Amino acid sequence: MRQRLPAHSYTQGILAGDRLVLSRAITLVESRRPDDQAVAQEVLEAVLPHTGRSIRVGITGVPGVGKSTFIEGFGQYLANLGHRLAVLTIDPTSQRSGGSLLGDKTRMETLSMNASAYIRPSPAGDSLGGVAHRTRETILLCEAAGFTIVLVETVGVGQSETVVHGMVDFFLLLMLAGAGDELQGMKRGIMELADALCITKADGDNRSAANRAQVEYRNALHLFPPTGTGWAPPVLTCSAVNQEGLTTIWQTIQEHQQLTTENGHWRRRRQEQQRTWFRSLLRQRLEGQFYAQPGMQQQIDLMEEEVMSGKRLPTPAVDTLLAM
Ligand SMILES: Nc1nc2c(ncn2[C@@H]2O[C@H](COP(=O)(O)OP(=O)(O)OP(=O)(O)O)[C@@H](O)[C@H]2O)c(=O)[nH]1
Ligand SMILES: [Mg+2]
Repeated sequence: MRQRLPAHSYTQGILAGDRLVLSRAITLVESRRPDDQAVAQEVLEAVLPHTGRSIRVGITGVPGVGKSTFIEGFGQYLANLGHRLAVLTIDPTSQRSGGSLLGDKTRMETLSMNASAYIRPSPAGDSLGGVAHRTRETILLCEAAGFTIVLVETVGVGQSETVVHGMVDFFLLLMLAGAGDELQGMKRGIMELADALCITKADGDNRSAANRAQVEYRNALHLFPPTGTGWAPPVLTCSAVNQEGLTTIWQTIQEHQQLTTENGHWRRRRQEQQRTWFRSLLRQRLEGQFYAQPGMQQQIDLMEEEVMSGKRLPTPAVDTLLAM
């Protein structure tokens, strides 16, 4: 996998829809080596005119809610409709094991064999909330390779929902029936980000519980402030195992896209996302440069000691460091 191609080979391969080249390009983009990054940027710039035309859907929910099973079912549903879709899963376990390329792929066996689907598990790495640090770029590469729907799966822990919300057009929150106190605390914040809620596993004995949860969440959403986009997030139910509710979810996503395209919010959301991406990169770079200055760490340690012992106030200590 260490073997690298010249930039134009990646570009041509991606634009021709070559999955092997796409995979290698994603690996390149994820690499932290400066020489890889230089080639990666060249490739990204070259494919940029061919990006942006997919529907980007984020899928989140607590561990075990059924994200992978849902994507397996929903992905096949979309493929059967004739769509080409890319699935980007962020594998939090690889944070510990240091990068597994199997990850969730093992749990999407049928979909991974579908010629219309491309599945890419990425290691969560050390970035905020465990979102792969190059997911945005990976979306662009998949779009350039001709995928018209991009599904991004993220585990509903920490900050990852917010980060993924910042890179998709539609944010789907999967929820379990009977997890009563989920309306409290942090979950409420995530619910406010969602463009739709879907109660999973609405089958067998769990069906009536799912219907009750649907009513409860509907009532709860009514108390939320309006989204300001003209869109009222619906609460749906589905069973990935029985392939039920998938049509409604796809219709919902399309209605949302139509409405927000017409009223301008779709474009505005993407523009805001571009700006957020730009600003966070700028901040990261500045921070990186600052800490990388020779002798900086010793100076910081010194200032910290002086601040802790009360010899110096934090403000002049910071001023001193910034003047270095
Ligand atoms: N009855 C039923 N079980 C389901 C359904 N979807 C998922 N499950 C089960 O729920 C469990 C968790 O499903 P996953 O798809 O692995 O859940 P996940 O959200 O991807 O989990 P993490 O990747 O660990 O965050 C598995 O045992 C599935 O078989 C469904 O529609 N109906
Ligand atoms: Mg999963």
